[in-house]
Amino acid sequence: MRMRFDVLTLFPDMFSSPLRESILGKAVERELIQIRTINIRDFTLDKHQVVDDTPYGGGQGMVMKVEPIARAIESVKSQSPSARIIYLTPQGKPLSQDLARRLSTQPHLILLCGRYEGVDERVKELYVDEEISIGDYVLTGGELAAMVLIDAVSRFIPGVLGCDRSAEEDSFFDFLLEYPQYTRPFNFRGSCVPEVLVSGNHSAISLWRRREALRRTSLRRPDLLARANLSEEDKRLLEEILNSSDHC
Ligand code: 4GX
Repeated sequence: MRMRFDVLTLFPDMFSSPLRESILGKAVERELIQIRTINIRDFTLDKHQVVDDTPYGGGQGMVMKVEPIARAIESVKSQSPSARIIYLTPQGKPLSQDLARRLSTQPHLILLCGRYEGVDERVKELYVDEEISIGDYVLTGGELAAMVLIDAVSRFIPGVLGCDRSAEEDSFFDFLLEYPQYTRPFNFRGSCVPEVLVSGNHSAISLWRRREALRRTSLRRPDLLARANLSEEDKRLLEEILNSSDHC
């Protein structure tokens, strides 16, 4: 087993289909990753299995209680004391390709999913090692964020993408967006594949792809372009793009 994810959630069923299909499903089958869900409600001690309560100081909504979460975490940690605990929250550090890569070197992550107005602050103070956000928008809970994190991290685990493909080859590795891709048919309702791609001229194809990647990035994500490692040739191509009607 290369990497283990334990997910603490009130909705374990949400994790079944997304993590069992396609590439992640195969990775689980091949035991490259293991994903376990732990229902926080199972760690309540009262008859009604209450997991939330009204906030001290007043205000709308409910807050997840500290005790069931503490017991759930302690149960997982008793088997694996060194596992890192991550809380998914819009207030966390933004998830990036770099952060996903770093997390993929950990043997065991515990992902805590909050609902309602979040968890009692003492959960973070006492247990959480790292708070991570998947983006500046608000979800109904941390579950989808945890799945996004598991997906992005798993791609870095050797073998998950297949033997001859690695996450390092992806566009974000070099801070450029990807060039456009086409497959058959050549002509779809009058819309044709760029001629260069069927020319058989490999250096012309490479040049075209690089130009398209640069054009897209400069148009859609100038922030990324500023971080890209551009060769003299790239700079010349960019100059060309900016000075032509291509820049749209
Ligand atoms: N990237 N959510 C957490 C509960 C909550 C509410 C308030 C703290 C304060 C999210 C995101 C995200 C929804 C998960 C609210 N926690 N998680 N949840 N964006 O939107 O990670």
